[in-house]
Amino acid sequence: MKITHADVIVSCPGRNYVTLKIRTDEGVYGIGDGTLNGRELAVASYLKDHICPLLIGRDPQKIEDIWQYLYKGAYWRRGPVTMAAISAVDIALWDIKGKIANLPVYQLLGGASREGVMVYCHATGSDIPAALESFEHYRDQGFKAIRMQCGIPGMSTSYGLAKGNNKAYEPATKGKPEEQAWSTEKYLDFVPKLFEAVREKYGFETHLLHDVHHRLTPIEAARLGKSLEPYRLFWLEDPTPAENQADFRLIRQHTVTPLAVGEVFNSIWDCKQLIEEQLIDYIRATVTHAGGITHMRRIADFAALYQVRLGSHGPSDLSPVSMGAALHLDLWAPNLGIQEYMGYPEAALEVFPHAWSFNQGYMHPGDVPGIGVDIDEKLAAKYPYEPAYLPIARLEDGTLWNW
Ligand code: EZ4
Ligand code: CO
Repeated sequence: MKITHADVIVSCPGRNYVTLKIRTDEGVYGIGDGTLNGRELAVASYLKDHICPLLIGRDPQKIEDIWQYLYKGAYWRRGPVTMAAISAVDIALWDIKGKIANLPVYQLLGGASREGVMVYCHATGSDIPAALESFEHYRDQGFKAIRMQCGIPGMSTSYGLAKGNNKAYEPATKGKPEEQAWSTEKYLDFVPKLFEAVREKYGFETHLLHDVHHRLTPIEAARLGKSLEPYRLFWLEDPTPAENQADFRLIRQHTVTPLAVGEVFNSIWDCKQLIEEQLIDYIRATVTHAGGITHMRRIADFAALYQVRLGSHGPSDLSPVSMGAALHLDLWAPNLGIQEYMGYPEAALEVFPHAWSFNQGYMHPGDVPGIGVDIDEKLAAKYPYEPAYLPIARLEDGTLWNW
């Protein structure tokens, strides 16, 4: 069997996605996701200009060898653009392997470890009453785990706020990045009040999560973790940037609030110290940014040695193909924690017909051979790429901060 075509499709059905379609001389094809929010065309070029020509003529069944060839063969290892491109290839090749074997990918990995994958959603409101309403909305849909984000008094916006009522949360803006002001002090004073309100009204039945989105220093994060302990969070996400992995020692020494990190990671090396020293509880790397199923499986097995569990990033800015691939991995992984599921714009669900499903707080990848997600190329062509960027944050004095 040989690869005959590898084509990149960049489309914007609600938001931008980079999709790779690999075709073979036997008619079987595979679909992969390489979306990197705000840098989509860099991945598209990496694929089109540097990877696709190298794939033609190769045996698509040699997933491991192709992975090593693209990783070691580039000489320049790691990095979000390179790894998103490798991920797209890897997911497409697992899709092909599943189709050849006539098995869903989770069966190729070793079979299901559970009935379904617990997912968490993103509840948000401009103030506490609105956030509570959003909590109820998702709880009534059956979610067992809900991430709470909320507007902060005295700040015009914060991470995780939807624009306008009932609108899905979508941070990217068309054209240039939006600038937002950030006050650590106001945030730290307010967040415990949000969780106090949720627990007081709804009790402890639903798992609660919160995303700090890299905005605190280690000592501030330690303080927040400590102040949230009475509300028993499932996790506190990205409390501080993780480039310096040793920073998490300080947070860990001060709080038993569980920590989740890694949505911007792109390889096992980004999380090695965090995992080995048991500085985190959940690793959030994804199949689309951290080298596909092949590399994520390696991360999962490594994490299991230290009782760190998977909690993959699953935002709307990764395509439904990524969600499918993640769910196969999650269903198999003995050390699954939870999977993020932010949902998708309606148009994206139409462009990517999918076998995965949601039921009462749990998801399943479906039992279609391969990954179980396709792309309707004709429909995708109706939604051309539109430049869009994530916001940036500045402190109140104008200093550029972590968004
Ligand atoms: O900001 O996916 O946990 N989810 C998040 C996301 C990220 C976006 C970046 O592209 O933090 O909302
Ligand atoms: Co996050």
